[in-house]
Amino acid sequence: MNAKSGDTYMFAPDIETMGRDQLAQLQLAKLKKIVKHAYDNVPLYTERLDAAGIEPGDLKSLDDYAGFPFTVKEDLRATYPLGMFAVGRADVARFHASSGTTGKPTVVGYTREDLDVWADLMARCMACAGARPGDILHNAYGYGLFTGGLGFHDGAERLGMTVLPLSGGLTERQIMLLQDFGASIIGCTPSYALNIAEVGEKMGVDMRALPLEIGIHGAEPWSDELRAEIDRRLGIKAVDIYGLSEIIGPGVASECIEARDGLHAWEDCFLFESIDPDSGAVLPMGEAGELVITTLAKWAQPMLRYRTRDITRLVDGPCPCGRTHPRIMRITGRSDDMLIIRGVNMFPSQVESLLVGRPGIAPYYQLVVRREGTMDTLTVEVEAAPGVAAGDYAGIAKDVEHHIKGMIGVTCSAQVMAPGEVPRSEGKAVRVRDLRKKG
Ligand code: DLL
Repeated sequence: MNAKSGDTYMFAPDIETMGRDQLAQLQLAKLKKIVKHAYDNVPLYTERLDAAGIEPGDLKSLDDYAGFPFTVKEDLRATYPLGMFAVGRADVARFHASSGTTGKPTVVGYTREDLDVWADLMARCMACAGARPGDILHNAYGYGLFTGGLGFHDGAERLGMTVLPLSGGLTERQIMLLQDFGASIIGCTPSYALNIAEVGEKMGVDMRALPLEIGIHGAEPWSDELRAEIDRRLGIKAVDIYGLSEIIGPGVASECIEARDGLHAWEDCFLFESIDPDSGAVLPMGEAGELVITTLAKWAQPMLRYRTRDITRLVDGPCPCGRTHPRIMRITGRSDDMLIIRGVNMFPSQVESLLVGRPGIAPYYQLVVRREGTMDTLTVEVEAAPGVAAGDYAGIAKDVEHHIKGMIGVTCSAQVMAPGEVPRSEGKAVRVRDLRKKG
């Protein structure tokens, strides 16, 4: 494998280095087809476009598209389970569903052709992240309705890798398999990577000495500080990957191993926009806003201008790897996860940036939100690093409170817990416990 040698390796070189104008032409051609397909086959789109006075044939340039209506997660819920499908049930090769904690899941589906495109995109993402044909993928993303496990599985096979299909959990056994099979690539959420590092260390395994070289982590917000912690504890290079079920699953964008500085957003298969979450206005390249994605190559369930709720920035410009696709910068969080504490807006990932790597603290935390009267209050539960004396907890708590106030502007109280007391993650970590709804 050549992640070490530094050679750039591409799964689809013609596409990955395509000129910007050519990419835009390709996008327009695909967009015209997908808009017509959605309009002709999904009643919700027929009604929406008719109501907006838009005919698919009106679309003459990518700029015209800014006037098209948005699609939101609620549309999928309202048409549950199959109302937004554009093909007959028998043409759906597979269903997945998005992780929702309450109520009905959001169902998504793929034709055989869609699955093919998805596998290609995932192979491209993994190659971009430094994986090579012949590498072993230790796949600890959950298999099942969640798109993580099977998305990585199909992509790895497409790239020519060897897959160990594990899912999350049974962590001690995972460490044993990492030792015995010598996987060079691991796929799992960043929070589970940290859990694996901790369990391995407790078992007395020198995790840094394993053949593992690269971690491909996503499915939840994480910070550069957590990346540095994973790099250090597992002796690997941790790379960010992004996607969401409604659009295709993982495979929408990936960092390159060369720069690890923003995720190449695959413009040949998706159209990306950043909008002002309040007004819906399209923002110029580089400005932080809500990411809006249109699927250009998904036939079972096309999505037009889908509001992801993910807050990020799109950045254009050359990347050392030579890929021309713009980059999605690290996602700060979902607008739904933004907390407003005493009038200050904040995301859990900002707290993570401050906590991870601080002396005396282990990299595990949860934010607890309560309502006192009309005011929301925040308690940050952090864990003491092993070996820290209980008598030092109060001082550490004061230090954390001080830093959060100083850097984020939020007044909170910090509670230092004993080692092991903050729950560990095997998939998507629960970062916030919202106790407001319980009164
Ligand atoms: O999490 C798909 C996925 C699987 C992505 C494996 C990467 C790796 P959902 O369960 O539908 O799909 O959740 C999608 O997770 O809208 C983001 O809020 C969040 N998310 C996904 N990747 C990242 C990332 C999968 N790299 C939702 N950074 C998205 C931050 C992420 N948030």
